[in-house]
Amino acid sequence: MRQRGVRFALVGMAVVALAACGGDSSDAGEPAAATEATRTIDVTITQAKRYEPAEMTVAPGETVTFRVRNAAAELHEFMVGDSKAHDDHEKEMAAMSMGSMKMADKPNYVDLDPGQTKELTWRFPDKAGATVIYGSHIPGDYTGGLKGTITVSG
Ligand SMILES: [Cu+2]
Repeated sequence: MRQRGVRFALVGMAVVALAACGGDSSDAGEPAAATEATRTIDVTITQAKRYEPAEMTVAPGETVTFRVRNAAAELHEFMVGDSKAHDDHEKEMAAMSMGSMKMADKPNYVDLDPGQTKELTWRFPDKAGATVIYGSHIPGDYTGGLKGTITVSG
């Protein structure tokens, strides 16, 4: 099952790469295999609906595994992307009315039950100056401040 998941992830990345050729590329970077990570950053979601840390710096082209722990008592998300990806997902989640807010994990997105820890690996753009955002889009989270910024700095 794990192998199959990796294969789907690779197909997804190929689609992203093709889309990027259309000129509408994201400056946020792309998902990567966990084995490519050269650093692990621990992130905690607190009961006050904040990420700790809420700011971080990575090197251009660096591949990082985020190990995210939800220390809050409710479901929260950890999604990595540019501001447009976050705006889009915020709308998507707002449109999910009653019922479960849980979605299938994706290469750029996980959701975490209370007490749960998940990992997500991301390769940052090989360009200093980019700003990448992480956030949660359970209604009220993102607007309430459950977001953080990653600065790509050489
Ligand atoms: Cu969501």
